[in-house]
Amino acid sequence: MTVDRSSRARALAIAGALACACGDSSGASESETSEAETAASDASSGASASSGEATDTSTGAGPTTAATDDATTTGDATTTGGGAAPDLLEDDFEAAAVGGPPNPALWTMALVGSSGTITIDDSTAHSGARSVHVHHEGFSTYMAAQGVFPAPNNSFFGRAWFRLADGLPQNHVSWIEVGLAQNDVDEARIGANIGQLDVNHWPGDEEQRADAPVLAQTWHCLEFEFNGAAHELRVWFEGEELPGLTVTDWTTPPGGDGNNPNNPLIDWAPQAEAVRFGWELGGGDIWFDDIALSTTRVGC
Ligand SMILES: [Ca+2]
Ligand SMILES: [Ca+2]
Repeated sequence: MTVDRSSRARALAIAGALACACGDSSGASESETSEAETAASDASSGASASSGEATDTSTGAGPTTAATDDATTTGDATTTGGGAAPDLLEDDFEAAAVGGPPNPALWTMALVGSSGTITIDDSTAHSGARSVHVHHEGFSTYMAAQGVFPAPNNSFFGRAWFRLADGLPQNHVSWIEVGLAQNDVDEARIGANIGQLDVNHWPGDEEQRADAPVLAQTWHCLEFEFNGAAHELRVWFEGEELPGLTVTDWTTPPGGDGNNPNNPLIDWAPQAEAVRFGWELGGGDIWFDDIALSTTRVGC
């Protein structure tokens, strides 16, 4: 319960300085096309992972103190979960300037091989008047939460309201990922594939999908639990759990990150250094609002 935010901030600053994969433009190709679309767990694609995407063009606006809200709290809680106030990060995107980036005390830009943009937008919002708009082109257009890691017990809950311009895509895309500070090394992803919501693991490219009535230009509530201690991932849509997206048994190719050769089926979860929100693979537009990260479930 007592969270040493200053040490978290320092840890993240160090991790970011050493490993942040924020913004090289050469990482666009790699294996991502091979993992797009089909659900097939493609062992052949798992070995390459990402290569040339390591340089860092992050703003350097590293974590400051607590990753608490930049303005008023979301207050949108029609609580369907635990309803507790978020204790790791909360942002309703109301305080940052329209047209500019989200609050750098809470978010660091983490674009890799991207010509996309992440900007505060007042054309649509779940709460208040503003949200954050991710326009994605290229490989990966993400913003990484600041001051959150290491999370207690390598576990945390996330909640985000999201709105898609065009509904669920047929190709494989990711909108949220939890993993190492460097993109595409070891991470669990939440996104969509073949017109369904999906969760996806990299390396290994394992995937699970579930139907959910996601509509275009409509705000929806997505929650997840990353329980790194139990090696479990859970996802809720509009406050209802999607059992098809519960993961307990991912593994990785032999020798891969997160793989325990003695008991690989229960050792998939990375030691979370980052959680990123945005868009990776394919292309499109998504808005987020009222993002919360917490040690307990927050609810919608
Ligand atoms: Ca808002
Ligand atoms: Ca990624």
